[in-house]
Amino acid sequence: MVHTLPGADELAAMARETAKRCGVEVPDGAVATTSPINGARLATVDWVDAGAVDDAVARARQAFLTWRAVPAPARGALVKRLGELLSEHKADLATLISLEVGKITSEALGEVQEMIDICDFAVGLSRQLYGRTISSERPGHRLMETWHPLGVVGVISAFNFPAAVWSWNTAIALVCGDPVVWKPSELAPLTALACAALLERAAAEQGAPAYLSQVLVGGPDVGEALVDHPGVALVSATGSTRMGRAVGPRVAARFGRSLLELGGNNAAVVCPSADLDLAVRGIVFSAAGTAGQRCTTMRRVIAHTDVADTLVERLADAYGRLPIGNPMAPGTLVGPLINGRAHAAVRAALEAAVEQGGTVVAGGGRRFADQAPDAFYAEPALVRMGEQTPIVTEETFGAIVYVMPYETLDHAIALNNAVPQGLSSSIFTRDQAEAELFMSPEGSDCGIVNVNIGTSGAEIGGAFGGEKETGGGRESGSDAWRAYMRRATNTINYSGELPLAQGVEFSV
Ligand code: UN1
Repeated sequence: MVHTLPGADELAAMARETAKRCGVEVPDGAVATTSPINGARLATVDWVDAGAVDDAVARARQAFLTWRAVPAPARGALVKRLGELLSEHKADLATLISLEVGKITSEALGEVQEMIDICDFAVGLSRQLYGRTISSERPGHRLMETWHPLGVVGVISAFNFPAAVWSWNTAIALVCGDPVVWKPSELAPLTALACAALLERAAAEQGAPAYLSQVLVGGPDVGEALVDHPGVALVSATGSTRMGRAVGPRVAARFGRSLLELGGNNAAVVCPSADLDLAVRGIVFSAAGTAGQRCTTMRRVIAHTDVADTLVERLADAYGRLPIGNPMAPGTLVGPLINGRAHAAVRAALEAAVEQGGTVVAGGGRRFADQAPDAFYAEPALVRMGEQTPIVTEETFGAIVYVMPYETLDHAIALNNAVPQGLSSSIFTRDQAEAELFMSPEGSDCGIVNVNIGTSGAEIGGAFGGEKETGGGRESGSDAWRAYMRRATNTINYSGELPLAQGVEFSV
């Protein structure tokens, strides 16, 4: 384990060179960004203000007029090229992700792989934007559904998946015929500029219209202007429940569409028959991976009283061995939190948990504070709780996992569902009936319900998202593409007569 964090100059130079390979000259801008790896300045960028949104949306609407008429499989060719460029620059993008948000290399590479995967998926989808044919009640008639491009898609993304969330939206939007205007996280502008540059290159090579994809690096005012702009047909926003609570009603007030991916408070139920080796591995990856900063991070373990003690012992042992440090050093599994605010939230949650009767069994300390006072490396914390107290029902965006006991599976399911969020859940069991019940209508109320794996690390092929305060949106695979298109119902009469539906008579 390397115990020396890299210096500011080293990381800044790496950021500059890597961005350049992706086609981005790091500007000498007015706004400084910081790397969570050492807490030091990484680069400077320029921000646009809310005024830029109007122009960007106008240009996107212009691009839409051309793009919507391009056949979907031809639109797929652009996404295919984007996927190739992402593969070519996989390591570069992963480096920028690690530098800007502190992800360990393997997870940063995984994030870029998700982008490549969604491009593959979208290319196939470009030949499968199916509508249904429906029997008409009238003779000589046919009903048909046609899916058309929707319009400009506004994407607002968070720091923790600074590139993949853009790609899930953009790859699908582009094959669906929609241009994208992207407001990335303020904390990861270089990653965003690199993604945008690669797409621009693909678009130029493919002869696609200009302004199909624009990135607006700026502050919250830019996001708000996108939310309120009547020219943005769909706002796809990923972030906190607080953010979604503001976005949803504002988009609805102008009859726009929104797709919300908000907080999670994801639990695993560990049953008496569970394979504990598997459960420990699944829990540690989901709870401590990405330093607990995924929306799918496991935040609760609901363990049967027969296995709770053994499970906690084994988890504590694994937590004690977690390599914490420079996320770009080989072997590290836990990198830094994004910033001091995140660390303060973790500290406050741990204090509240103890006040509410919890015991911190492992972790909870801070590392590297002497060396880098502005970098926040937190030991993933394992906390035993007697019951599901108020702090456990909150999403704290860091690696804290609360372990609670249960006696009956009904009680475990009730605990799983007794939080405001509804993103991901899992059950570890060898008992098929228990697994089926957990997946049934009387089981988990989440959008993602897993068996014998953790709560995080979903593949792109399924629809991704959740219920309740998670916002209800679905992104990525399956039929999530429908949110990016509008449906027309066509009734075609080839009978030469004009029979009316519902038997209505109306002839003069
Ligand atoms: C997020 O944390 O915002 O399922 C997305 C996962 C990843 C996506 C997480 N595929 O953990």
